[in-house]
Amino acid sequence: MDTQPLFLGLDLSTQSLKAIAITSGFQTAAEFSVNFDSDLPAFRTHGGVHRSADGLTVTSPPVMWLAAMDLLLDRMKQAGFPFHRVVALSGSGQQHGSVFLKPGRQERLARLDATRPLADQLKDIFSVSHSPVWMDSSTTAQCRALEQALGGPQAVADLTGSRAFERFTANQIAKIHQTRPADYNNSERITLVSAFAASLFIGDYAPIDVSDGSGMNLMDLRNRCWATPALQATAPGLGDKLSPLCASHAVVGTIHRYFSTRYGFPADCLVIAFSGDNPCSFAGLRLQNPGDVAISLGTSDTLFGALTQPAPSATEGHVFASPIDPNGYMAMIVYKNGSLTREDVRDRCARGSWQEFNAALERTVPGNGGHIGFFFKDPEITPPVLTPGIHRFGPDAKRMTAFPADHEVRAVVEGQMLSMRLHSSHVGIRPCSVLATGGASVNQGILKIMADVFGCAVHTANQPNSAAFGAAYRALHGWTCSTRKRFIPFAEVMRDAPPFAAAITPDPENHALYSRMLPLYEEREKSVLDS
Ligand code: 5FX
Repeated sequence: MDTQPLFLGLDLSTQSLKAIAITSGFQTAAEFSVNFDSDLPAFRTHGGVHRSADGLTVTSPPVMWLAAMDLLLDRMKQAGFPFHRVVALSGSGQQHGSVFLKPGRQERLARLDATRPLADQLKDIFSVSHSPVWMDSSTTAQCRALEQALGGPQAVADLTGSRAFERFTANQIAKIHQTRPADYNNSERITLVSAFAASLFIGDYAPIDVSDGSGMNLMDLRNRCWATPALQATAPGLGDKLSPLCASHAVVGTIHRYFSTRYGFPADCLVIAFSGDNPCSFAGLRLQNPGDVAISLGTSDTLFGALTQPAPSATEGHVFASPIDPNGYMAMIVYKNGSLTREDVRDRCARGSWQEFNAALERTVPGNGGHIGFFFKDPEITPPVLTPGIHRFGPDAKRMTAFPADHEVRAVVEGQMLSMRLHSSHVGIRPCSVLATGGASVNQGILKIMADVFGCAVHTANQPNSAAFGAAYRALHGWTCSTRKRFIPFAEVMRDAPPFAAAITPDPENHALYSRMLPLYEEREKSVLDS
C-alpha cells in the first residue's frame, strides 16, 4: 500500500475550484475539480461571476466558494482520496478579490461542527454578500482619488508595486466604504480570497501572504508591511480590519479538527499561507532564479519575471513580492492582445493555417526588412491604448495602410516579442532564460523569434494547471522550511522536479539585430499611443 506523504494544492479561481495532490517525488497523485456554473447552478453565475447591467461591477457570492469547498472535498472522499497522507496543504486564490466578514465570526470559524457542511454553518458570516472580484472595473474614481492622495500614479507604483488599478483591492474597498458605509462599518475583518480560503482550513482568520498582498495597492512593497498612507487614503479604520501580513512560505496553522474528523486529514497537517493565482503560477513554473522569465501565450499574453531589484512603473505591469523568496520580487506584465490577435493575422494573411503562418515566417528575415507593426485588435493594457487599431510603419519610417501578407505575419510576432522585451526591461527584468507556456508555445516559429529577441534559451512547459501545481509546490516548500526549522531555498526543494522540455537557442546575430531595432520600436510605439 502506498504510504508516501502528499502535498495538496487547492486553486480557487474565478470559474472553478481544483485540487492537485503531489508526492515529494513530484508525481501527480490526484486531481479533482468543481465548476461553479455547472456544478453549483443555484448560484446562477456565468463564468463564476455576476455582472451588473453596465458590465462594470463584477462579483461572486462567497457562499458559493464555501459550497464548492464542500462539494470538492466530498467528491475526493467518495473517490477514496487518501486524506490521511496529506502532510501539508496550500492554496491559490484569484487575485484582488475581497471577502468582508461580520464581527465575531472568528468564533464561528473556530467552532466548526464536523457533522455539517461549511456552507450550512458559515453562510451568514459575510457583511458583503457579493464579493468584488478582479474583473470589476467600476472603481476609476477611487483609483484617481488614491493617486491624488499619494502624489500621482508613479508614487502609488513606487510605494505599492503598481499604479492604482480598478481591480486592486484598495479601490474596491474604498467603493464599498463610500457606497455602502453600513456594510463597511459592519466588517470586522476584510481579507483576500486566498487568505479567506486558508481561514477555513485553520478555523481562524488567516494572514494575507505578502505576494497576494502586493495586489491590493495597500502594501509597502519594499518593507512588506501595510502602507499607512495608502490605508488612510482608502477608508477609515482600515488598518484594524485587514488581516496581518505573513511570508508566503509561512505555516499559518495546523488543520482544524473539522477537516480531520470529517475527511480524515492527519491532525498535524500543516496549512501553508495561501497566495494569489499569479504568484502560485510563478511558483508552478519554478521561476526560482533572478532573470528567470515565463511567457504564457494565451487568450491574453502574460510575462512573469523573477527580480532582485524592483522598478515599479506607472505605465506598465505590476511588481509583487515573490511567493518563493522572502527577499525577491516577481514582475508581471499582461497583454490583452494575445492569441486572438495572432489568429486574426493568421486568418487574413495565412489562409487560416498555422503551417502557412510559419511558412510566411520562414520566407521573411529577422527585422522584417524594417516593417514594424502594432496590432491592437482590442484596447491594450501594455502599453495602455484605449482605441483599437493596427499601426504599420515601413522601412522608411513612414506609416503604411497595409503590409504584404508575409511581412504582416512576421510583424505581429516580432512586435509582441519586442514589446515584451521593452516593457519587461522597464520594470527591472533582465532575462537569463525564458519558459514558454500556453497554447501558442507549441509554435516553433514563434519560439525562435522569442529566443532571438530575448537572446536567451527558450524552454517549454505544458502545464495547464500551473496555479494549482504552484500551490502544491508551495505546500512542499513551506512544509520543508517548517520541518527543517529554517528557510530552505525553493530551488533546493524543487531540485528533483522533472526538467522542462528542451531549449531553442538564440542566434547571436539575430539577437544583435533585434537589440539595434529596439530603440526604433520604442520610438514608433510612442507615436501610436493615445494622445
Ligand atoms: C491579475 O492581476 C489578475 O487580475 C488576474 O490574473 C486574476 O488574478 C485572475 F484570477
